[in-house]
Amino acid sequence: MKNGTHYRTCHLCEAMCGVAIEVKAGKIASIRGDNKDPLSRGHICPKAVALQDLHEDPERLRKPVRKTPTGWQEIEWDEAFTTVAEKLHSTRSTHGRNSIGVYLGNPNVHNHGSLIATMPFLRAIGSQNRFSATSNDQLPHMLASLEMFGHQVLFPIPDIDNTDLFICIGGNPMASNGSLMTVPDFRGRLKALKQRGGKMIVVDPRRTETAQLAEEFHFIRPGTDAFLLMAMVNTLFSDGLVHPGPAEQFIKDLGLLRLAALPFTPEAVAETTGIAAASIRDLAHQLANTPKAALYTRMGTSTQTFGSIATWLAYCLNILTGKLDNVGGVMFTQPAIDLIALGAMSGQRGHFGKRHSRVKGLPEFAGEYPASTMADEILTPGEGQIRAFVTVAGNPVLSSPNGRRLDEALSGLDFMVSVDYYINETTRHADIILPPTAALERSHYDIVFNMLAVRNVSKYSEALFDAGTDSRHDWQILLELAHRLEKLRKGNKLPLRSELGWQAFKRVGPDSLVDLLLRTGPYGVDTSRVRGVLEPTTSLILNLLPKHHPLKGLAKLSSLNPQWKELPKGLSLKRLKENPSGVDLGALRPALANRLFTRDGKINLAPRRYLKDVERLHRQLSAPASTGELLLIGRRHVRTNNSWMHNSHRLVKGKDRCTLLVNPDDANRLGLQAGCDAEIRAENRCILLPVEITSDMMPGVVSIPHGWGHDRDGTQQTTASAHAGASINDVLSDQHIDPVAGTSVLNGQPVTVKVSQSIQPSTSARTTQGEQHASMATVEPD
Ligand SMILES: Nc1nc2c(c(=O)[nH]1)N[C@H]1C(S)=C(S)[C@@H](COP(=O)(O)OP(=O)(O)OC[C@H]3O[C@@H](n4cnc5c(=O)[nH]c(N)nc54)[C@H](O)[C@@H]3O)O[C@H]1N2
Ligand SMILES: Nc1nc2c(c(=O)[nH]1)N[C@H]1C(S)=C(S)[C@@H](COP(=O)(O)OP(=O)(O)OC[C@H]3O[C@@H](n4cnc5c(=O)[nH]c(N)nc54)[C@H](O)[C@@H]3O)O[C@H]1N2
Ligand code: SF4
Ligand SMILES: [Mo]
Repeated sequence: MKNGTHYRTCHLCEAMCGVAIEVKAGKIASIRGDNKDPLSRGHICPKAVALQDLHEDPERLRKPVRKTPTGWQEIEWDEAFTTVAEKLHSTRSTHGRNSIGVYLGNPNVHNHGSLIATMPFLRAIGSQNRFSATSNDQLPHMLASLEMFGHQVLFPIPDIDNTDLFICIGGNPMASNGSLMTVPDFRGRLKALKQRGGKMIVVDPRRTETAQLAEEFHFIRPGTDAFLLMAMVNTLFSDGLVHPGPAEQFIKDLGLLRLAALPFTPEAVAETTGIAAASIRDLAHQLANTPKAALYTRMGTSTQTFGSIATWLAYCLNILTGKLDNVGGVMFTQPAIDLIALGAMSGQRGHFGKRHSRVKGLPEFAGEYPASTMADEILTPGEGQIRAFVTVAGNPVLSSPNGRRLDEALSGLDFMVSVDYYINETTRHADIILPPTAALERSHYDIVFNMLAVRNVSKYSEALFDAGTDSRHDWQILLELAHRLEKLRKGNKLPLRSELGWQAFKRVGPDSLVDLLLRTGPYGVDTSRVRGVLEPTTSLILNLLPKHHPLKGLAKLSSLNPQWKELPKGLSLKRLKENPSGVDLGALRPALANRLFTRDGKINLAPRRYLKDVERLHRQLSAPASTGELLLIGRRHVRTNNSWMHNSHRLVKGKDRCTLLVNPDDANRLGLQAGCDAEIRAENRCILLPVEITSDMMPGVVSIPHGWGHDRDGTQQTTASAHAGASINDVLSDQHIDPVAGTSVLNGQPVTVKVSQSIQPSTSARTTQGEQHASMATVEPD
């Protein structure tokens, strides 16, 4: 590695911050924000420096390991690939293709190589038993996008840099740095919003870091957002505030939406939500009467019992008030690699409910079943039972509800392989672990998060360190396994054409594909000089050919499309390499007419599957309020990243962050004292955590962050184990799902909390290795 400053994108969360990494004597000397990055403009969060910790972590696996009776043993790549391919192949031959389960975790989305290799890999596995973090996350957004706009990844993104009113419901961008809204430096952008006279409103059961910066804040009872949003829709209709503006000509079934919202007056939902009727009415009026406003919902509203309805209604509210496709409202992005248009062209707009899971009959979404039914599919005997399992960049034991049950399920498998570089709560169950290169050893292009960014940008980062020949990137691992599986299935010999195809794919790699997609995309080849000839031809293609003709799709996609005439051109990998801080492609622009993918070209405001679930919402409205029950919600901290960054000492040091937050009234009633352990229980699932008392919690609601619980035997993350915490997903039930989409209910499940009877000091009480674990009193201050 050459000394000097290397510019790249931090891949850890969705914010895509530009970092400047200074290397001296072959080692990282510093990591700073890159002021020249057009999106992040110098911002980074405390996690950026942990890129170094991750890179240098001696516990990060560099070579494949195999589990033996005496512990993990390093093996050569070829042996590892051979064993894995043979085991998976024999499982499939003996028990059928669905006997292999696959779980894809979150970091895949931050990895262009994995994204490109996943499809052939899944095809080679051939199983319908596929799962991912989606159903513990943004599934309701994807379903709403599919149902209303005709494409599962066409998300309306808040135009935060131009809006005057930002309504944030169930998201905490000050901690998470935004999600389904790539927004580095949320704080700076919010400051600018306020300087132009704008305001932010937050609705959340906790007065979060984001709420503390809001001009207006409302506590909401967990799981009741659908009632609030219904009442806002109701108010818009009853007070004559429905003015869809740019979307007017596209919408349909407005009347059905009005009827659905009819019973949900602000007065009817006030008690359920905990928000006064006048405030609800005022919220609807503010949204309607502020020309540049955006209503945004995230994790808190999607992973709850009415997550699907709530997300649908949030989309509707932006449309009814004319915010969709409006500057300062919510808009569709125009990314340089337009996966949305590409997907549509190849017939991949998304699908839902094409088949149902074996044990519980839950619907697939985009070919995946809900993660909460993974354990059912492994533990329940019968044809199609999962016997071998593959995880790629996932830690479902900590990230899926009822983690202990999944733990048990994974421990009983015939065979498991993990593509991962840590031996953690999930991968410790694997027979073989295949570790990919670390992030700084590979190139980076954000295919997904550019689709979600508040500004159109494009940036490519070269690998900073050479991983050497005895290493494999994720995409190489996935393609190698796919190739070998395919070969085994065909009796160890592929037809020459197919063999050559695999060889070429493995040689070309993802960067060439990125280059091709950039050049053929909307910002690609500059055709201005030959426009005179090309434009009429393109128009002809666009006007004459039938709607779904591939040539039409290709023309639409390319820089020739007249719709993209105004966009900057000349993007290619070469150009990006010349601009290592990234290229600015401009602010979000209205694009609705060209972005709708529904068959009839309309936005469906009242999809039937939501209307059906409104009956459940209605029943819930008249159900007697349960009293005395505590509802559990999650939270994120800026120094965490789901479950996998806790082996960085710099991120976990200081105050214990895995605590139970309790409102003072509840603490008093339950006799809980700050710093003492509480027992948090639901049925037979129970964890212990130290109590933190704060009036930032809504009375009747308690909060625990997810991604902790590193005290399980057999992991190899010493720092993480020394700051083990406990897993919220060891308390949450995997039986609670949003019945529309199948999303796990991670927020709003009832729990009981009491003083722990344990007399041991707080952290060691829940661990098996008490001596090694730092107690609250001894850790250094933040
Ligand atoms: N620092 C950090 N950043 C991250 C991550 C991380 O682990 N750490 N993870 C990344 C990932 S994978 C994602 S998906 C994003 C998520 O990004 P966000 O959605 O912003 O994530 P959270 O901080 O969990 O915010 C959810 C909010 O919903 C609130 N909430 C809970 N229940 C309800 C409810 O019923 N109604 C309402 N209205 N609110 C509710 C919670 O109190 C919380 O404030 O963050 C990403 N960024
Ligand atoms: N209760 C509760 N549960 C939640 C949430 C919540 O808010 N509350 N949030 C949910 C959300 S939004 C998400 S996205 C999920 C995340 O859930 P998962 O995706 O299952 O888990 P992560 O914690 O992101 O773990 C990522 C794994 O990938 C590995 N890894 C990291 N980088 C790479 C890489 O480049 N290549 C490979 N091959 N492996 C890599 C890490 O070592 C780790 O094992 O958790 C969900 N679970
Ligand atoms: S917010 Fe932090 S973790 Fe996320 S991309 Fe920026 S520096 Fe990386
Ligand atoms: Mo996520």
